[in-house]
Amino acid sequence: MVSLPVPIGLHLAGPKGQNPPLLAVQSETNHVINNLQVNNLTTKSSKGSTSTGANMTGVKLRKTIIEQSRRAGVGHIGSALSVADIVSCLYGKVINAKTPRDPERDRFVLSKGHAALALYAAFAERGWITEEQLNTYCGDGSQLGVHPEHCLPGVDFATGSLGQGLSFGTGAALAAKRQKSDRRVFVLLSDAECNEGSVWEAIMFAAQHKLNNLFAILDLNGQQAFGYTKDVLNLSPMDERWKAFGWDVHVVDGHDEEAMAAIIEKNSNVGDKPHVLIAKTTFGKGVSYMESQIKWHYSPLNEAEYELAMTELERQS
Ligand SMILES: Cc1ncc(C[n+]2csc(CCOP(=O)(O)OP(=O)(O)O)c2C)c(N)n1
Ligand SMILES: [Mg+2]
Repeated sequence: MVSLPVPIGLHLAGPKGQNPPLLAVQSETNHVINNLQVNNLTTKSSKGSTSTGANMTGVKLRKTIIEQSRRAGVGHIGSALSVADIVSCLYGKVINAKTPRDPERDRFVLSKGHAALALYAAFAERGWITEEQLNTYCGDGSQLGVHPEHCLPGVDFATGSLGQGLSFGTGAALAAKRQKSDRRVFVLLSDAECNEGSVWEAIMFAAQHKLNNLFAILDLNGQQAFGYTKDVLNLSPMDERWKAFGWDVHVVDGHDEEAMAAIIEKNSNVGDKPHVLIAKTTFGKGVSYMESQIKWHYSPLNEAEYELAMTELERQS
């Protein structure tokens, strides 16, 4: 099953006259109230325990991405490999969350929802989903779709229609402020999403509200489905653009987990601006024949490609 491209510009519209970040505030507030009324879900990993994720690595996530995309016969592999170190950094080192339904946990929005496998791989490492659940990926009735859906505990917002995640995250960050909570909100978005005006609306809204509990992490891999961003819509210099819109900007190697974690810890709830990590990444990172190759946006793996990818990743373990 391969997801078909949705035409650029297709957005889920909120009720007329309502602003997406404010809709997210409303949803987050209800979410917290609802979750205060139910018992926290305790999930068990295949090893029978939950985990802090301290042993998580990008390479471990990459192996799961390759295994599951081969098993399910789906694409978006290069996109997930691109963000494996970012997701591993967040779920292994940064995100405070006792359980996936802990109402006070830090929030994470995978705005580039087509990289869902990286998220599911991290959930599996944390013990938030079992090996058995992981093996339902893209199957009928599974909670693990090709894009994340909020039926899965730990996922607050369904994503995949690009350009919306920063609005969701901005609303969630404003909700945390209004509730006098120190919880933080992380939004992982792609460079192609920055082609969309809705992203820049959320950028302005977050700066206006001085949301210093909000971190955008921008996966600057220079690719977008069938093209390179410099040819489709060149947004360079990206850091200067975010700065001009009032954000605290950090340019970082998106494969250096320690560096990213250090920036986040130092800047959480600090200053009077939202923060962005412009994370320079390589599309398809870790599998030599996929790196920076357009083909690996949509293409699934054949058996020989799968074997070669796993051999390379074993060597990096
Ligand atoms: C609103 C919207 N338009 C189009 C698509 C189809 N689509 C899926 S991924 C993608 C672009 C991928 O580039 P990028 O977002 O930079 O992610 P990367 O491939 O680098 O991970 C597009 C256009 C979509 N999911 N949502
Ligand atoms: Mg990209």
